[in-house]
Amino acid sequence: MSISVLVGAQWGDEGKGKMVDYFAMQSDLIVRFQGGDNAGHTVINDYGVFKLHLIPCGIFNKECQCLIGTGMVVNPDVLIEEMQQITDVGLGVDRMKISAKAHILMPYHQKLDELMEASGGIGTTKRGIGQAYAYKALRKSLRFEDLLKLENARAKLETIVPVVNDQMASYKIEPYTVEELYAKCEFWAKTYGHMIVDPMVYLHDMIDADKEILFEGQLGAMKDIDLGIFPYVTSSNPLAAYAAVSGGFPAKKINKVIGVAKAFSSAVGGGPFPTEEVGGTIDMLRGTGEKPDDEFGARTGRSRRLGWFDIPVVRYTHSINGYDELALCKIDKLDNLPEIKICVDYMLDGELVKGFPTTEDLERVEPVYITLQGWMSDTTQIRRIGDLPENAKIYIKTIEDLVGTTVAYVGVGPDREDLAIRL
Ligand code: 2SA
Ligand code: GDP
Ligand code: MG
Repeated sequence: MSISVLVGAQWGDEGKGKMVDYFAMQSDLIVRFQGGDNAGHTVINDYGVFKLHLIPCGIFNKECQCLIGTGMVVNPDVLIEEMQQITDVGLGVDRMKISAKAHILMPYHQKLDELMEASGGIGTTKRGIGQAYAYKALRKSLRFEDLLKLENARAKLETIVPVVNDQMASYKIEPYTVEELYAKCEFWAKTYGHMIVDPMVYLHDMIDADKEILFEGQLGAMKDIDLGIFPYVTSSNPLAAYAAVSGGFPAKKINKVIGVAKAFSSAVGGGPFPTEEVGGTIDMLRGTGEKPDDEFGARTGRSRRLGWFDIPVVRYTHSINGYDELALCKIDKLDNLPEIKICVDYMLDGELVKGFPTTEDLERVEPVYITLQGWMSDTTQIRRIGDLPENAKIYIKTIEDLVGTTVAYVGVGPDREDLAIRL
């Protein structure tokens, strides 16, 4: 039996979807354990190109079970659309279950996120994520278990809707009625009733049966609500340790933590991003948005901010997550660069920064770069790390040495099989 957790090692969009799709081939169960449909996890395999928001990326392995886990906030209407995409390619979704303790992201959460962003936000995806977690923290939220006892759903709505409408009034928005929201619950109960499971029984049965379980993180540690660049963060914990909280099992049972990093840096939304370059060489990596691996948001379509690989960031997130191994995606995107920069440290007010800076200081740091020679050759057909060009190996070794962990997988293209492995 093994429990692995795969998490983003930077700012999100590192290539987690592709890696989970790959690891699903050796897994019995994939669990999404936080976040909601702010996620855009791109998977490209024989079934096509998918940008999954809620469904775990293990869904493409017919032998693999999938769980929408407890720590998530789930918009049931979005999930219906996504299940349709999967059934459209001839795959069943009967292998997918939903934790009874997962929270339901309601229409008013999304509306409030949109309204708050419109009056000066932090660049959220406007999917209602922060609001859904805020109402969860306020203990004014519905969980999937409430769809199994609709009288509970109605009773909760009766206490929640007045609170929501107070907020709506300040934006001069029409009030919601309990009836319209209850009608939605009735519909969702019919759609999802048979998929809702007690997560403790479901997961502990899997653990006791020695199954291979992979927890699929969403976003990256720099956007963690506690340890990320607060307040420019998401509202959940995209950290390895949170898999145990969400999964309801002892943290010491986690056998392996896989960090996914991009061979350069990208971020969406506001906040500090020390290695960002605007209009320089690195801007060429963005593409036009026509190719599925171009640097545009997989949820919102917005253009991603780009920068060089940032060692202090990945070293910091390694200190939080403890990567047993790293998957370094998108190295192929660097194939045509004659020189590649890596940020190895930060300077602040003329001094080398020790530890990881506060959000405010991160806005002011000056990155210290080293410049490595590029490899100027095509890596896309390479399947072993040992066969990569010498300069690519030096680039990877530099990252390994400075972060302090092993790169076990290198992404050389967007498809499932575009992976060089350390043998
Ligand atoms: P939210 O919507 O409340 O979670 O936004 C809060 C911050 O978290 C960032 N965020 C993301 N960053 C990277 N990728 C995300 N998913 C999409 C993708 C993004 C997209 O895969 O490309 O399509 O734009 C994601 N989701 C949230 C967000 O930018 C805020 O900084
Ligand atoms: P996630 O949120 O971490 O799953 O990442 P996204 O799907 O939002 O963004 C990663 C992008 O990089 C997607 O367009 C992937 O198809 C693409 N991708 C992942 N790994 C590789 C790789 O090794 N090479 C290339 N060229 N593209 C990759
Ligand atoms: Mg993404």
